[in-house]
Amino acid sequence: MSHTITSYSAKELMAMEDRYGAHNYHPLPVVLSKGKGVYVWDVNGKKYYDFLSAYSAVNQGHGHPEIVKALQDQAERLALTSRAFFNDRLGVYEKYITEYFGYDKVLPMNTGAEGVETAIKLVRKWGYEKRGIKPYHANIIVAEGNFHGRTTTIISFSTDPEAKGGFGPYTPGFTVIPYNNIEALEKALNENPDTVAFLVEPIQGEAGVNVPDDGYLKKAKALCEKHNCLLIADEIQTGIARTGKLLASYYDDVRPDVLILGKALSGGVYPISAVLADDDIMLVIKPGQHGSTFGGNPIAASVAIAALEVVRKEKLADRAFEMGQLFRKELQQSIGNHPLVKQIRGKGLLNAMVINDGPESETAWNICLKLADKGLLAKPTHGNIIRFAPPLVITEEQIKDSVSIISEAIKEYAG
Ligand code: IF1
Repeated sequence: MSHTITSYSAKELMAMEDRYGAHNYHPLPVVLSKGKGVYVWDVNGKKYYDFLSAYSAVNQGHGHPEIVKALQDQAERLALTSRAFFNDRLGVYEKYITEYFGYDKVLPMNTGAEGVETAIKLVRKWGYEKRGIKPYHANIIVAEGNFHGRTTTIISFSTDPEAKGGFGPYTPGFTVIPYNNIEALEKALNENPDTVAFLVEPIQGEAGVNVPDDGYLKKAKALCEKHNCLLIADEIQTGIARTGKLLASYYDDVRPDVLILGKALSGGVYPISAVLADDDIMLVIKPGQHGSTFGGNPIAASVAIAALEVVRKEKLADRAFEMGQLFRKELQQSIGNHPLVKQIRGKGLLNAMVINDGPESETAWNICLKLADKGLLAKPTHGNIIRFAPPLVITEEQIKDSVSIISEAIKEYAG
């Protein structure tokens, strides 16, 4: 059976993107056309381990039959109604997801950035209505190295010149503090009494799988409580079993006041995001004040239930925890002491290898090309860091096989 559904060559397809598409990405030169479980295939039929999982959207594995079935069935029955009318899937989904994560209410959106925007609007309005903050004074604290999306407001508090530069004027109302620094949070909270929330990733993804000290989030939550300020956890990348628990926040026994989910909420087959909070927060948003044409549509509702059901039934959090331990241990044993490897870090199956070279060097990129050659796809971030985040359905044998590929690539690259 042929793996191709196109008569174009890889070279032609890349040239078409270059000629007709905006140049807002710099992809690895691999053209994919099929995926199943932990594997993807390119247009020539070459098979790869997918160690990016579409930035953790494909936690359940490519083409999970139950998720695909939910998508197909619902697409045939009823795809979209808008929120001008009720539909017979949304309420069922809202009940399911709020019980699943233990919140009173959910607000459904589509992309991660929309989820973050929703959380920002929500906590600002909460600040004005519940805390009596003076109009336009609400402040939100965020962390250096954050990645929360690409909208104008979100990039306004980015510290990455690439993400932010040239897109101003910027949205005010944000204070940036160093990540993993409790004293800085306390100082910022003391300095600005109009602070309504601290928005944070439990592990920073874009910053290169930056794992904070144990207890960081717990202390942050306690400080927020003391200052009557809300903790917003962006678990768009860390959530839904990726780090070895259902939420990365659970490592610190933290229940965020506002929880943002995306990516794996659909298993990768559809853009679905969600903001969860309790009534005293969520109900400050009234009809007409927020929404989206596609948010909470019947396909999304059906797909999200199926995707979360898979996580629970297949115990993907436990699996990510165990496979992550094995991955780091095996990788450490085989190349942990290699001069090219500075550090191997991560939680569950959100891992990174820091390459012993400057952030401006091409080393990580070239190692990724070598990995692709050997049948494993991974992408460098921040120049010299390679992220390793396979679908959580990966088996022990596949982990060991992947570790051999990575080790060989490093050794061969070093020559
Ligand atoms: C791209 C990074 C990952 C996210 C967190 C919100 C969003 C993201 C914690 C926005 C999105 C993506 C988007 C992707 C690259 C990517 C990424 F390298 F930039 F940081 F995953 F690590 N919060 N992350 O990680 O969600 O609106 O994209 O659905 O191509 O920009 P979105």
